[in-house]
Amino acid sequence: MASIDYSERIPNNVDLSSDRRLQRALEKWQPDFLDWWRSVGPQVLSTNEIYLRTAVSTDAGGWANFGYVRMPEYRWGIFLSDKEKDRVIPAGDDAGKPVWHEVPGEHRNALKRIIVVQADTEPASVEQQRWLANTAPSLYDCRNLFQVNVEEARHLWAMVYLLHAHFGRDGRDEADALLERRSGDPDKPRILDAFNQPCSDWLTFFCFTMFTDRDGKYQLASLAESAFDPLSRSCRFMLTEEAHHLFVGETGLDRVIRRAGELTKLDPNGDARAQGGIDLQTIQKWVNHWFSYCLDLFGAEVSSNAADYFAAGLKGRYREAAKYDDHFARTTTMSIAFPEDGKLVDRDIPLRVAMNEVLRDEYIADCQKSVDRWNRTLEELDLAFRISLPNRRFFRRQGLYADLCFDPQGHPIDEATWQANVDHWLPTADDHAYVESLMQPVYAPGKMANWIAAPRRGINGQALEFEYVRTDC
Ligand code: BYC
Ligand code: FE
Ligand code: FE
Repeated sequence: MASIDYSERIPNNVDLSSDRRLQRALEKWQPDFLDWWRSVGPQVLSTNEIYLRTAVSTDAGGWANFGYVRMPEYRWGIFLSDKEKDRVIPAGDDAGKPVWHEVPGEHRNALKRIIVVQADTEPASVEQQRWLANTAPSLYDCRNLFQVNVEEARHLWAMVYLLHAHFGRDGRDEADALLERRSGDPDKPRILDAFNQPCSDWLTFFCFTMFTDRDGKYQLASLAESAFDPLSRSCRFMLTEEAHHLFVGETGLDRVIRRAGELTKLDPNGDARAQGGIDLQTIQKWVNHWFSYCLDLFGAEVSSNAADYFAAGLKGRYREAAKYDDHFARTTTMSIAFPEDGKLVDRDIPLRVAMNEVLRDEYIADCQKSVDRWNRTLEELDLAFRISLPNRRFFRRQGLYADLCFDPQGHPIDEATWQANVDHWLPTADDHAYVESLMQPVYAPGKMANWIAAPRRGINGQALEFEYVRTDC
């Protein structure tokens, strides 16, 4: 089952040809997908040859095949990880019982909602990033952008397959609607906030792949623990691709930070901007903005939805099956700081309603590891500046802390203090204009824009000077 049939119109490892109705429905969706890709997918170098990896099988050796591909000819397909033998429901009231291969009627709406929300983020990110190749700091980075884009589009296919195969007419309607919503469009926006934010400079792109794709990692990992086995298998394969997106984000920021540090040291006044770079304070503001937007993606701290999803086995905790003994989580509690009259009061709440917060905790710890690595770079350069993550209460729009004022350390503050400091904490219009002024394309093989350090090594063992994007054809 692991190998993928590329002779079919839609490459797949789900034996699509044995279900003609399903195959026809997906073949009908395919040209609409391609129209969507052409109109709001990558708009620059969009038909050039790019050195991309394509999955040819889902086992360890086969999913990373590299070669030149023109993006509209990329073979987007439907790949599920192999079935795990005798897999049981990892979490919730039915933990330990056999997993489902079909959708139980009582969980149909909730499952459809989760799959649609997951699906919606994938095309949204492609739309957000569609102009970035115009200002790529190197061909290496440009190629990574396109790799991320084609794979996010494949993730859309993964979710659309589930909608078509398991949710009948409603599922087909939802699949059509996924191509109709648009990131940032006030009339038909994407579902989650972060996916309607502009992503028009490369510092943002690296923050997005660092923080937003990392939400993807945790949400996919939580869905990989689902009782609905086809969802679990889809997400497991998506996670193998996701690792590269996170690599692009973490190392991209590391390279911008390294260069900021080098230019700070080079300048007689320690001013990286005077040397044509991005300064560390500005990078910190971008981190503040994107980290807090991405914390919102986990939903409210106290959430009956989250409790219902867990109880039903639709979502599990991060590595639920491997890491926990008590998969019921009926009696445990979690302490959460509630804002009350300008103060914070700790309260214990049942763990099940705190499941969004449990996942957010895992996410924050993972982000902190990357920050520690960036700070080692600053230490190596002998600089005192350190990047930090703002507190989880800072600048939130969802949940308990939404629209209240907290400083980056998480202390409650009044509106006047917020107003007096916000320009030091979050990007200003001037910061945006400055960063955008640096965004000039560098298309010569092996060369880098001045504001970013070279990566340590190329892709798939290739040299840095390799022509990752053929700009002349
Ligand atoms: N923006 O109980 P609550 C990825 C809504 S990223 C706007 O707090 P719940 C990727 C919520 O929908 C991973 N609305 O939340 C990354 C609900 O609305 P309804 C994406 C928000 O349901 C980069 C209401 O507020 N995958 O893959 O416990 C590139 C109250 O809900 C937001 C998933 O998210 C927000 N930030 O949790 C490409 C997995 N937050 O239903 C791809 C599927 C909450 O009352 N999604 N709301 O109208 C879920 O599991 C859950 O829906 C959420 C929210 C975790 C998102
Ligand atoms: Fe994705
Ligand atoms: Fe991703």
